[in-house]
Amino acid sequence: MQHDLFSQTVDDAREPFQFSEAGFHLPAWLAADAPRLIDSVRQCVRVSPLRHFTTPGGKSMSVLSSNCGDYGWVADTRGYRYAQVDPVTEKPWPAMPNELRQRAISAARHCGFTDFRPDVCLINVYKPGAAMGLHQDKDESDFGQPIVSFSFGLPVTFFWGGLKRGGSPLKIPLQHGDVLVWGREDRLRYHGIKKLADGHHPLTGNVRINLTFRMS
Ligand SMILES: O=C(O)CCC(=O)C(=O)O
Ligand SMILES: [Mn+2]
Repeated sequence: MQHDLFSQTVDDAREPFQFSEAGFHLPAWLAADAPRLIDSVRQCVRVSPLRHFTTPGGKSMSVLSSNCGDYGWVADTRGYRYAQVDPVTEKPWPAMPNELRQRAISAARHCGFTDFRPDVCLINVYKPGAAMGLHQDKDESDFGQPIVSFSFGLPVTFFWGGLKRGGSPLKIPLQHGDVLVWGREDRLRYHGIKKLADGHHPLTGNVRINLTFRMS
């Protein structure tokens, strides 16, 4: 019989760090594959370019965004929603690259979420000075599905708040190749991103790339 050691990968062997009841940090989980994964994101933003979404309040978001997958998360003065067609190109979003989808599913499984079926990958690119205020991910139809978030490039601080606004959030330092997974009782936690500091990363230059996988 084949010994378990031969079917276990380095990734499987690393225990997630549990920062909350159902919130997990997988430090550097993607670091080895990062160049290939980032290349697949580059292909996507060639088809559906990065843009600053406008919030319903009329403000331009500081982060640059796009999507890949069957749906994309969009924001405009009419609100936040998922759309099958990119409003910029008026065409479907590029397909979610299989290796990205598989890595998101296996990260979720590694944290105990065995039935993650992402149909959206929101691509966020932060330049120095860009940030994301505390918010909930609540435009999805099934809060039983977790959120899986990949970080590449420049480091940043992730804010992990409560289920209601207020209080002082936990600060989680995120590095290149890190993954966060949260769901269940933590699915609607407020979270956000501190303003990105200037810097240089050999794979991304002066930006941080975030991929947020969700089921719409
Ligand atoms: O950039 C991040 O790590 C978080 C992004 C986020 O929370 C979102 O797009 O909803
Ligand atoms: Mn979010």
